[in-house]
Amino acid sequence: MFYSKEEFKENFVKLLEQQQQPASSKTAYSILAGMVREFVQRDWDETTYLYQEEQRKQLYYFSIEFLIGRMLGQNLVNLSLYEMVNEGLDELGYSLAELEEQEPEPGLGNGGLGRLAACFMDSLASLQMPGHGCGIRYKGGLFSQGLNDGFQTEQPTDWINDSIGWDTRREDLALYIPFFGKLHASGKGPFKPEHRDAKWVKAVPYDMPIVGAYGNTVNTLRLWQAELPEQQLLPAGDIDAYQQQVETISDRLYPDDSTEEGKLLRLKQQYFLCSASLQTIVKNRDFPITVLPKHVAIQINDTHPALAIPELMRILLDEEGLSWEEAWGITTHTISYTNHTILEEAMEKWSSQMLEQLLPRVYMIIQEIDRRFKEKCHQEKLEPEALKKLAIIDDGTVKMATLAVVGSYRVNGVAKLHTDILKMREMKELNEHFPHKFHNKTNGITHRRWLVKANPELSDLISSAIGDEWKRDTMKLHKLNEFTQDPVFLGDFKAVKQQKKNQLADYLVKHQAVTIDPESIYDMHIKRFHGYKRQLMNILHIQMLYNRIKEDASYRPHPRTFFFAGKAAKSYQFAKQVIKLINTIAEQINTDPVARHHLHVVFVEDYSVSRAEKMFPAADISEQISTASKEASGTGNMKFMMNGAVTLGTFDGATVEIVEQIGDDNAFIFGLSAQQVMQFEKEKTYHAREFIEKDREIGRVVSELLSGSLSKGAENIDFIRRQLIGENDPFFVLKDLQHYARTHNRVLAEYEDSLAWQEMSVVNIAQSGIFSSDRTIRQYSDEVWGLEKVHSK
Ligand code: 8GP
Repeated sequence: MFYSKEEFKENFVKLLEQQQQPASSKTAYSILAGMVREFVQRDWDETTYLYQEEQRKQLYYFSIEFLIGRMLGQNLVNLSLYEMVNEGLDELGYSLAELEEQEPEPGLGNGGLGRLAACFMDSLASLQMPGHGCGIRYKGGLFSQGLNDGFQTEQPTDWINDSIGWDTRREDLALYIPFFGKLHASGKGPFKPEHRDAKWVKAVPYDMPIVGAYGNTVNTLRLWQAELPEQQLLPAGDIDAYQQQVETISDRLYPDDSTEEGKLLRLKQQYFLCSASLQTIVKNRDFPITVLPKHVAIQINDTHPALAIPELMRILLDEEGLSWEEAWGITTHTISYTNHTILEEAMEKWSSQMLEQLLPRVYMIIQEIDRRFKEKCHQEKLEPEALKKLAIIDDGTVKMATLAVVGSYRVNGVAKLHTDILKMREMKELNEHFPHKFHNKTNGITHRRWLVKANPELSDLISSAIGDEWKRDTMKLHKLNEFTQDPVFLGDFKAVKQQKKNQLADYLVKHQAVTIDPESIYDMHIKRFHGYKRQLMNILHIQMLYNRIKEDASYRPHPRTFFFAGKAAKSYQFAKQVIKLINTIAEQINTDPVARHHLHVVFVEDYSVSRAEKMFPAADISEQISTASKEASGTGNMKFMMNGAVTLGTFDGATVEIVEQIGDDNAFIFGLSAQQVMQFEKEKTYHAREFIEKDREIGRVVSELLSGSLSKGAENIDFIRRQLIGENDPFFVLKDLQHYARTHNRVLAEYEDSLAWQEMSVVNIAQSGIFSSDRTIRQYSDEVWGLEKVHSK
């Protein structure tokens, strides 16, 4: 442990000298991480002790994803050691930033949902609330992305073997999970059969410390690893093959579910997570099971952990011996559910047959939940159509979202618009049946990672103007409103933005051998690739700009760099073709002797939390252009806003609330509203073809696209063609394209007035406080979980 810079340096050097190998950055990183780990361990032990002592209610956040990002830097920030260590290392000739880069990044998530879980963990610990994560320790996280001739390539990652191990294996807490087997009547009543011939899997927890800021709270993120059980639980037959089967459960995130085998594996993962986490909670409690909801709240992050509902019922019925009514009362007062998407393809439905085969007892309980719920609905004399929608089991499938709503005490969407859509449309019947369950909790992001850590220059500037209370209470950022007309402050802001833009340019030279113009406008579209996120619209617009430059010698706009970053799911061909298209157009534009002085397209490879930390602070423009109604919330929009980028977007997700905060004058909004999109979808009155035929510019880019000149070979755009033409452009790309183009022109015009632009940026920052995940967590705690702050020093 060290308490001053000098002490730090002394300890660090001593440890370095003990090394056999020469002091590489990797070694230096390991030493530093080990030193930080000591602080963490002390606070972690103390927090664990306090939680036991005070017997306060605990929250468990069940999530199939936790996109936590690198830990060294964030832990240093939260422990208030960052500056001291940074200076100390600097004096010793090391760069902390470089050491941070040595840390392998656990990619235990895909995108928004997983990153949200990580922000929530940070806020819970920093607000000194007892809230823990329960997830899976995937051996390979999300693939690492490369580009080969403009195509996405996917390489497996190995974060575990390269890691110094922030997490601790807890063999003493290992548990066993049964799969398959048969039920036999045990004579103890219809709901308590015996489960025989199960195949057992051992679940070993690895505990990861979640270090809070401003205090000494360290919560736990418990990640389960699947292993071969001990001898007495092994099945007969080939042990090596069984071991392989078992280990695949925690092998990778979202196995491909296009095959039955892949689906079965996903289901195994979900049950593995739920059963292991619930068994530990119930086993290690020190209160009677009947008061579980008083001591424990469980939040299920989307439907992936929805099996927690029947699994908790199973434990209460079969292991704790409670009646159905008692068990149901406890379950439906303990579990609550967050929905993150209304996209049909993401609404999980499991085949009843598969569920019954893999989890016979759990399936039996789902059937009983469904039977009882149907009985209740029938008493209400609803229309057959409504009854069908309310069914949990329907047509041989189990609808997980319906199960999650029925078995939870509260259900929420993640932005106002999204929650309204859930209530009025997607889950209308359920909302009418349970009018008090539904509520909104607009997402948030931890400003400690996305502003304090990612943009220390801006943080310091803010603190120099308004003091640093905003770090504890982000609503204090409002005070910046007093500086929106202050030319000195605005000039300082501009300088910081430029510094961040330069840093990103340097980074790209070093890591991707790409040279960009730091004086250009940085326009960023960074998120997962998906049809509804409309990267296609962005790149088609860029092609329109290119055509204009080629056609019109007087059109020479302010230089702009268009950044794209994000991964496409391995089997999502449409999205992969969009990536290729972006890279093809990029090559054409970036090598054009005229156009390249005005437009530059950059695809930043292998988007990850740490790359994102470098990009958000450097952005001038935040592209939030999803088809209205499709983006549940978005959280990138908030990260941009907090770093002073101006939004160019549709009225979708939380962007609606961002504009509510800053006013129409400080964002650029365009396109169909959610209402209009839903109307078109219902009435089927949109015809993409008309836009291709009647709008000259659109006609031209589409024909370039279809003729193969943009894709260098028509075979590469089959899926794009099918979506735009065959499926009548379901995401309204062509419908919104011209409005998007006009809005870009407005953006450019406003950018020319530098002071006015900076004013907009600063208003964005000043009004961003409400989007801190601290606010979101306080709301969940007050209205759903009932947590109390535990201690502070
Ligand atoms: C995302 C939503 O798309 C995004 O709008 C929202 O901000 C974020 O969740 C956090 O609430 N949804 C997902 O990431 C998602 O549904 N992922 C599962 C399908 C894997």
